[in-house]
Amino acid sequence: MPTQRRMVFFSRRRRVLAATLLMVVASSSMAHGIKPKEKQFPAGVPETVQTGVREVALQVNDDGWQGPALAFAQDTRVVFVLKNTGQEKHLFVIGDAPGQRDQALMHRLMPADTYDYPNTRHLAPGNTARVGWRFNRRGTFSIRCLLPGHQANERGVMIRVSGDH
Ligand SMILES: [Cu+2]
Repeated sequence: MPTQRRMVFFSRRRRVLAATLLMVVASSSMAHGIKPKEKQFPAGVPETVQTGVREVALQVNDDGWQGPALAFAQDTRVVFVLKNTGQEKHLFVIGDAPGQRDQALMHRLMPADTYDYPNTRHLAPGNTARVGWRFNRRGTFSIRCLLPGHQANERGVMIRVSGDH
């Protein structure tokens, strides 16, 4: 097998493994009704303290997440105030590129799954949600809708986190 093909094969297997691990974590925490402790995600950590924190309003419609790119200094805390103004269901996912690929694959494998992870929110038409977040890592991230059929067709919002603000 040529090296390149083998690498593609292994990276697919790794993604399936990652999706399986995410499912196991999700189902075990739901089964025990426990709140997960603060956990590092690629784009930062979910933030439960939402008072006195900058609010960032974001709307999703049937073309995807709307608005210009966002920039934050490292360790900025925000609350994303989300609203679905479209006619269809949409999904909020915040992550880096590999994390978004894993999450996208999971939704393709389980199109009926509506479980919300700490970095995701399902939004029915007209619905709103608040997601607290702390950007404790520098890098380039994005907010995207990763529902099956929406992944390639909808725009996302890019986020840059740097230390020089
Ligand atoms: Cu969508």
